[in-house]
Amino acid sequence: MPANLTPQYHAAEEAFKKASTLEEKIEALQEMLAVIPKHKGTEKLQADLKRRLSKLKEEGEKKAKGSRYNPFFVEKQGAGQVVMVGYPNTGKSSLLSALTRAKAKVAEYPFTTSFPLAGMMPYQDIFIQLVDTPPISSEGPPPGLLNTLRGGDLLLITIDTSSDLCLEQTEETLSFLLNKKVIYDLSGKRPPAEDGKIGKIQVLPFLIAATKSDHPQSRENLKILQELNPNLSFLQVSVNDETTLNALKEKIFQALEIIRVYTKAPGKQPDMGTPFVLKRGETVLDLAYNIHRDFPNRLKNARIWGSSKYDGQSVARDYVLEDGDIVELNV
Ligand SMILES: Nc1nc2c(ncn2[C@@H]2O[C@H](COP(=O)(O)OP(=O)(O)OP(=O)(O)O)[C@@H](O)[C@H]2O)c(=O)[nH]1
Ligand SMILES: [Mg+2]
Repeated sequence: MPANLTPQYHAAEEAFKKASTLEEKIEALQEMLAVIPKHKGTEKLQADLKRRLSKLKEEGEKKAKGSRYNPFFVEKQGAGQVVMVGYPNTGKSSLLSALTRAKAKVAEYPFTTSFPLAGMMPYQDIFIQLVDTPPISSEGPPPGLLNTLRGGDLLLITIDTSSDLCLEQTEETLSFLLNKKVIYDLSGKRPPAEDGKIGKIQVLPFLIAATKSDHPQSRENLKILQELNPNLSFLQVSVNDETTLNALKEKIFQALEIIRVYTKAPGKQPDMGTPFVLKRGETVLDLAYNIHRDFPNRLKNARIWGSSKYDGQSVARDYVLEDGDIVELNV
């Protein structure tokens, strides 16, 4: 007997595929079970869903039992999570304090920061999360730090250009990250695999901040750094120079590969206050899904202001959106 699955079922299934947390997966499976047509043709599928659901619930219970507060776990917030990593005294906490309202302890002596600390960095009309971390060193990372790094969307490596040790710092930081498979290669880009993983390990793209660029020694050191590492790109930054801070923000936004998309109701002005944040390459359908899980099923037509040939152009569901697009979704 054919299963004759309904659009509601397919929407719930889609939600399951997109779910990233255990809670979301359980919720989507419950929804699939609730809306699946109940007849002979779906009996096997129902049994399979029940089996998967009970397995996930078991997993959840185990996790809850074993869960203790982990200071190295930083819950993601905002449009993307950028985790800073670097040797002691390279200016990580100073950057966090300069770019967010978080109050990180800054000091002249090394190993000031013991645990990760997050803050929200405003960038145009969105917020990007910035995470300060305790330093790595030749003795290795503090336990737990690797998980903090791998949990991010982008790494911001800090190299202190006021220090004559900045060459060694660069080499050692990059080899450490490569050896631990936190980064994929020295290009700084996302790995070719779509899910960004090598085997089961998540690898991250990175940027390099050449910090303390206002220091008298910095210019000379940076010149040498760049000459000896022609394939790396060093972004000069000083917490005392607003222009460099703004340039760094812009680079972070670009490296996160995200776009901001605004929506408008038919016949109304667009909502330019809070955009939806999508991944670069995502489509009208992904936007609809972000608005509401069952929106894709009800979507009849979409019109675009921005990247389309002309304002208000009707586009297909698989139309790839661009940063700044305004979309009118008609259901
Ligand atoms: N001149 C100058 N000094 C800076 C800048 N950024 C940080 N510093 C100084 O560098 C020192 C170390 O800064 P922190 O922000 O504590 O460095 P950190 O990387 O967080 O250090 P750990 O927590 O030990 O890893 C402090 O004395 C800061 O004032 C900068 O842009 N310019
Ligand atoms: Mg610090």
